[in-house]
Amino acid sequence: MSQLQMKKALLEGLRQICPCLDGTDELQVHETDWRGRHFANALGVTLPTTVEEVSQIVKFCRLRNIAIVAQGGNTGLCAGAVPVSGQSRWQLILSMRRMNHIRQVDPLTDSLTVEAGALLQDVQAAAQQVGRLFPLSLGAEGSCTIGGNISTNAGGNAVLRYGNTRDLVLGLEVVLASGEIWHGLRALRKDNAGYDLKHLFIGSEGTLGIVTAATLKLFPPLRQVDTALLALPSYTAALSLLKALQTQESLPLTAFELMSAESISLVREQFPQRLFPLDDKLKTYVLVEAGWSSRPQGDVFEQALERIWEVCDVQDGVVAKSEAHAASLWEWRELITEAQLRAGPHLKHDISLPAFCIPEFIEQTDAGLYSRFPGLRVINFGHLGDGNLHYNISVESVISEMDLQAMQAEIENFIYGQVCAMNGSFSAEHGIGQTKTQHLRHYRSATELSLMALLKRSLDPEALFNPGKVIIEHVESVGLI
Ligand code: FAD
Ligand code: 2HG
Ligand code: ZN
Repeated sequence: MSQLQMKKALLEGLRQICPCLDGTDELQVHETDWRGRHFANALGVTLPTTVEEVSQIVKFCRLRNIAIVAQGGNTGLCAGAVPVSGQSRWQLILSMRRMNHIRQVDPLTDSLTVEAGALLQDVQAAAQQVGRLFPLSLGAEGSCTIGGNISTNAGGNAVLRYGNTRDLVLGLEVVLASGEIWHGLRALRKDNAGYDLKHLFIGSEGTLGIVTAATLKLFPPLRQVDTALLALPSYTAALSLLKALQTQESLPLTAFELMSAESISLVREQFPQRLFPLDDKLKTYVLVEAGWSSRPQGDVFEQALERIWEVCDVQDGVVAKSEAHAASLWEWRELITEAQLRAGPHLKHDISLPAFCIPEFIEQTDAGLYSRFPGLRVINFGHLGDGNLHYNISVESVISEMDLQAMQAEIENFIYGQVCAMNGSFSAEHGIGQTKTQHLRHYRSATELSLMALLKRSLDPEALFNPGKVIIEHVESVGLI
């Protein structure tokens, strides 16, 4: 049988289970990552609507040695949800987007059970409808799925108060590599009955199982949210401000986000119609948000800011007067990713560091990069409250995509070397996907890597799920790449 005939037969078989796309144009958007950097051909895109269909697809692929690439909203920033090139077998994209029902919202147990393909913003809305809050919040919330959030253990803007996705999951339903369904949708707050299996799948980026549904924690809604954009003379001042705010009585911080002056300049260049509300010549900016589940007496937020304004060297600032005003301040933060994409060649470094090291890290790393690589622009922003910087790179127009690619390894090694020397992590919240596998090998110990490979081997012995992502040792050892 020719390759083409074989492909046709496989697709026909898959269509006995559920619809499957295979037209070149309709496939392309699923085969290309969000940044448009990684592309590889897939056998097709299968679109199940039930857990049983997912199970049948897995069994079908297992029998025929077809690899499965789970995909949610495809907003991941490490190209984990698209096929990899250089594979010797077919890769099928398993899109979860049609499996998107809210199964149950239960204000009594403060929990919500949802299918993996639901958009994060729909999960937030379902919680809101019953007077509760699902606090996970990120720039891509209108297009990422809860299954993708769980599989990447997404962080986002409210980690300071509510933790990472891992902290918000009570139970999971997962299709295993055998095709068996693990029904782990429990809503218990305490459950020490053996190993906590859900944590194996959370953050495993589709390499250990297919998450089909989740039971999530709900929280009291926020009755009042206050937001301010402040300018500071240094990163040390920004960190002192964070500490000062955290020690203010009754100031429940929900976000503390950083934007360097260069990040703001980039957004202004790419969105020239926008008016920045503060003096744009200052060194660094922070977006501070506090949320109350019962309305406080008086202007607690503004009073707290006034108390620490001078001690913390705040140079300029604006407090949002309405929800719309707050949203417009947040846009300066959320538009940075889009601005980098529009500006062209760029690199991403999603790092975390012990908070006290951050000013020194930035000073030394900025200096090292600017002296070694003229024409780079450090676009540094992120979740300062969690020690998570998006220490990204854009370039002056003299540097082309090819020039930057030629420098990439040296730049990355320098930045990650600095991160490692300060006991940080080269991957704070975006994961490993296919873009950081070599860094995982380099920066994790042999013991950690062999434990990870052991887990992969145990849960997915035939390396069916997402080959070429996260831990590739096992896949290599079974001779698949
Ligand atoms: P996808 O990109 O489709 O998949 C991501 C990974 O999960 C892949 O490895 C895929 O195989 C796997 N996967 C997806 N669904 C399943 C499933 N059901 N079962 C098993 N595996 C699965 N990330 C943050 O952490 N914090 C942020 O603040 C943040 N902001 C962002 C802002 C923008 C503008 C963009 C574009 C991205 C941002 N991200 C952020 C990255 C991204 O949105 C998150 O990683 C998100 O969790 C991915 O969800 P998704 O549905 O798009 O997953
Ligand atoms: C954010 O915090 C996202 O906005 C994206 O994690 C970061 O563009 C990036 O590198
Ligand atoms: Zn982020």
